[in-house]
Amino acid sequence: MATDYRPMWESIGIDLEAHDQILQVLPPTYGEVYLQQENRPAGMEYFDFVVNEIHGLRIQELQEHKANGGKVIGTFCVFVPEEIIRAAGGICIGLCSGIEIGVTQAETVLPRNICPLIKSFMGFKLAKVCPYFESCDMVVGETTCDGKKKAFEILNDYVPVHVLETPQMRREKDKSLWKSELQDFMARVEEITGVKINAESLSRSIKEVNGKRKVLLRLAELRKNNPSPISGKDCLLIEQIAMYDDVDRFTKMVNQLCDELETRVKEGKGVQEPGAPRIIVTGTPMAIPNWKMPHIIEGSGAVIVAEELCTGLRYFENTVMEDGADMEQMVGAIGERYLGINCACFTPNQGRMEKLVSLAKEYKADGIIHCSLAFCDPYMIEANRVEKVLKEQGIPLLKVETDYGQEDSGQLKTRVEAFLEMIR
Ligand code: BJ8
Repeated sequence: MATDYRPMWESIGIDLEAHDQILQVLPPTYGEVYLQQENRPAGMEYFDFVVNEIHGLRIQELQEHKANGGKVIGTFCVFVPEEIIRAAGGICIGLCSGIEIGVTQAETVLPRNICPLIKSFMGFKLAKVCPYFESCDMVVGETTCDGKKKAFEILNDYVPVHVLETPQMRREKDKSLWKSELQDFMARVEEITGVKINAESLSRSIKEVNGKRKVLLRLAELRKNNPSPISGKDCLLIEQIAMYDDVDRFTKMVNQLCDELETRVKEGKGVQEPGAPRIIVTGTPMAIPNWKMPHIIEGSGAVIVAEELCTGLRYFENTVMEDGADMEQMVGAIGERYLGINCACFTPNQGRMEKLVSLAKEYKADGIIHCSLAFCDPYMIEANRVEKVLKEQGIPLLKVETDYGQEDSGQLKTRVEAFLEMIR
């Protein structure tokens, strides 16, 4: 018999009626997008289970952690160092914001025309429908883009928010600022958790989070094979789950899946028809349950072989150097690793252009699809640079701007199909 989680949700302040509406939407959407895929690896069963229990088992684990004196810290950006949170015994949760929710409430404090990701996180909080949000003892914001920066001021009225000042350039003075921000963050995390971070706990935490990133890299490497042994939709799901699942369990389960995929590769088994166009997606993050563009792309006969996204390679392509001898060096190494993220909030952001060109070669991609969320200035403007560089390299590009609604799905499908036809 399925566990009744309603008493738990009620105890953490969830609006059960509004929450029921999400529960009605998610399973059919998941069934259509995920469970109807053919030729799925058996190892995806664990990730299906995680989604099935998305507001159940994992929330129960968080509540148990809290009951034992632990803290839960929520984040919205891959710039927030999970290593520091874990070193203080905290659990770091990437809060999702990938669905239109609580729009009416969000629009009481935000303008109508704002990035859907920002509107979504505000909506989740104001409508009290996210058990992860309601489990958080603190949320970490950042000064990456203007919309987020200003929205975190408002969010702080509802939950304690610590804002990290993230650099917009990578000069020496930006690096020093970033390092001092990390030191302040460490002090705030220690204050919230009541646990002092030391060289031993930080070193262990660096290794554990590196372990998670390395297994995601192993998965990414397997997709370089032609045919790819796994769909892009499944990989995106794994990358989304990486943000909130238990680190050790997740690492183990992805490793198991990779073992299975290695066998598939040896047998020459692919997930799509032979000759399916190989696509890289790039742009703004696709937070769970935003599977719209990958579903359209793969539903049109292509296979996505890499995500140059924060829910993708930007999250795991770099690891923290593990040779730091003391706290000072370890914080320095953490700072260094995070400054290597190619977010469009940096100016200039040449690294992202170079990365896209090299990814296209390494993953033998036939084309790149640039997906921006509506009203996201950094990515929509940077798409111009991306277009210029890819054109010079002869790499086909399709630029798409969309939101969390389904109204434009038909039109997007037509454009994607035309693009795939052109590159075939
Ligand atoms: S490191 S991409 S996760 S900031 S989509 S809210 S930029 S208006 S999410 Fe991001 Fe960190 Fe950068 Fe990655 Fe603003 Fe654009 Fe919205 Fe965005």
